[in-house]
Amino acid sequence: MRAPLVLGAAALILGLATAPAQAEAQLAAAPDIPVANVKAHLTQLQSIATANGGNRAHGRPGYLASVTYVKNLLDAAGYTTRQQSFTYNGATGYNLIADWPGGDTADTLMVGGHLDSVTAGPGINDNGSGSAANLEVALAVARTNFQPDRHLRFAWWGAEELGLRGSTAYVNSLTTAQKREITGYLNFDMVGSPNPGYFLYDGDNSDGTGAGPGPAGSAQIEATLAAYFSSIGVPTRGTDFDGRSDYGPFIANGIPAGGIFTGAEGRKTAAQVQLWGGTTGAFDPCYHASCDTITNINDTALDRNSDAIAYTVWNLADGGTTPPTGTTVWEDDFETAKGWTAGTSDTATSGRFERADPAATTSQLGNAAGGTYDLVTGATAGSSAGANDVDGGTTTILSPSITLPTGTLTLNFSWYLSHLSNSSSADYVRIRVVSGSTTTTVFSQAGAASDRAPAWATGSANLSSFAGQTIRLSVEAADASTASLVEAAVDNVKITKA
Ligand code: PHI
Ligand code: ZN
Ligand code: CA
Repeated sequence: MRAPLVLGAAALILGLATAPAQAEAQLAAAPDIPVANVKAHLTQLQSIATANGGNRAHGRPGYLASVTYVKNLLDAAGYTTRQQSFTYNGATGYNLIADWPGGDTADTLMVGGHLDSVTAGPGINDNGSGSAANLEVALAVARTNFQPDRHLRFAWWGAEELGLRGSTAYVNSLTTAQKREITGYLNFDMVGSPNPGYFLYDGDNSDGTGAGPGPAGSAQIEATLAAYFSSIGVPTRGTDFDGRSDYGPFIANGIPAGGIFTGAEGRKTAAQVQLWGGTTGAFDPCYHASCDTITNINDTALDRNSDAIAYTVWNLADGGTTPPTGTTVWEDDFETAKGWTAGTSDTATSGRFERADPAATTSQLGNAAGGTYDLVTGATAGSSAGANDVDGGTTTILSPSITLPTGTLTLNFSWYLSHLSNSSSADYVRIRVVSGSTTTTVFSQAGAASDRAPAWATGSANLSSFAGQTIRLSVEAADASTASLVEAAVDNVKITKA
């Protein structure tokens, strides 16, 4: 209850420095994709074509050998793969579908490209390039053990060159519910053209030419790809979202899509040479020709585009909720109102927790642990030192919802508890984690029958067992059992990922 507080000399720990605020929404750090690895896949696809009559076309042995090459690498990396057969033109065609275990399958991001060539040549740019870049991104997912929020599914399509046959067979094989689970599709078809342009599928129809905009969400995919190119200072232009590759059956079913294209038979203009270098003339003079070989690749374009694919997969699949290690997941120094709310079943009749600039009393520190504001039990001084302390039961204040990423998570905070010798072990300050209907105490300091001066201390708790959950922090104090003078405060709450 309210009683004058007389304290012995107590060293006060004041003025802990506040760490500079970090951006809260952090993007997952995508790995750099080694272009040498992508090139090595292209060399293998070239060898497969050379050993099989010079192509990797639908119904020819070079196609199935290409599927086997990709499938073996994915199986060894931990993917769940499936070879889906379909029939076209009297020949069996194959799609290779590879699921990365984990993530929300109701929110699946697909990444694909066609693995078949025309019969005229080995199809190294069209579309060994997209096939190899996607393969190396899939292998990077496995190498880094990327565990995104969304489920990831990669696909290598058959018989694109005969009219999007494989991708159409796949989409047609899905039930309505299965289609609904695919919430985005990224397509990469020709990403290493020898005289490259950097075209992004114009999913938002900002160019206003040809086909209209794609399904809602296509604009976000385009914007994510664009963000990568702007980060490396490479200008991009739109290419009409006309369905001239395997994203066609996806957008026809309302699935948002996007992708990169470095150009086929079209010709680079003088203005585009200014933009990207190269020469006026075809983006790919070997398009659908026997000369679409391992030498028909611009390595810089292949490198940039492989990294752009990784960036886009990482950022779209993880919603920005998995920060790189060693960073702040969430923090509050209480200098601004972040939406903490009072508990709804509190029994305290005074001294309830609030975010405030605290008044100094002998039982309450007038300084926050950093800045001006903290969470404190009854901020005003009142008529006596013990006024506005916690009385009559418990007081609780709850943080806004915090979505925790996977990983090793640590909660750090500043705190104090003060009381007189009329306190007991029934009194406390606590921090608890509320996850669904479960509340777990991660920090507790009980009172005792002795004087305890208010002095900022730092505390920490391991929150790793809540990784991946959406939680609220509950800061609580109690004056329970017999009435005592109890005050508490908390400041500088921070959750970091190791
Ligand atoms: N799908 C075509 C080439 C192409 C790729 C055209 C991408 C447009 C776009 I956007 C082919 O395989 O020949
Ligand atoms: Zn083609
Ligand atoms: Ca503060």
